[in-house]
Amino acid sequence: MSAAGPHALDNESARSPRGGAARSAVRVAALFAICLPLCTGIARACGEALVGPTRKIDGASYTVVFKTVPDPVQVGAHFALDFAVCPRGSAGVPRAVRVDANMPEHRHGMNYRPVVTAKSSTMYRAEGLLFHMPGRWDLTFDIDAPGRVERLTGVLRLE
Ligand SMILES: [Cu+2]
Repeated sequence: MSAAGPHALDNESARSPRGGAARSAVRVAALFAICLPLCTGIARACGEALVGPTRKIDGASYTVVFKTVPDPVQVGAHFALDFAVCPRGSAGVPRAVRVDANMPEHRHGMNYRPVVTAKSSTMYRAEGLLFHMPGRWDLTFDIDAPGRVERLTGVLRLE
């Protein structure tokens, strides 16, 4: 038992970054708690984070603003969709969003199933789409909200 023991321990805990880290975490949480209601309350144009030309579809409870990547889409080449889903009125943040496409004049869909990734509470990316023939394609956005699914459809025509 030496007198240096407890001192060494005290010094160790004084140097420990845990206290500071914990305080930082609390501060970040506090900022987040303040920011969340304020930031979501700011009325921003739907999909304004999207760069370049976009298309807009207004539904009963949601608005979708999207762009294809690349634009225009080429027949037989994979493409992606960057899109925003914005609740209208009292509609809540969707639980899930699915994207698909079909040719209504030929009564068939795509041969691929796109994968949708949420980038934020409003921004999404769908990857793995492919239109295998020219003509009219209906792009469908199924927005899974509590109690109902709203389908918004955008029409694309490929040469
Ligand atoms: Cu077809």
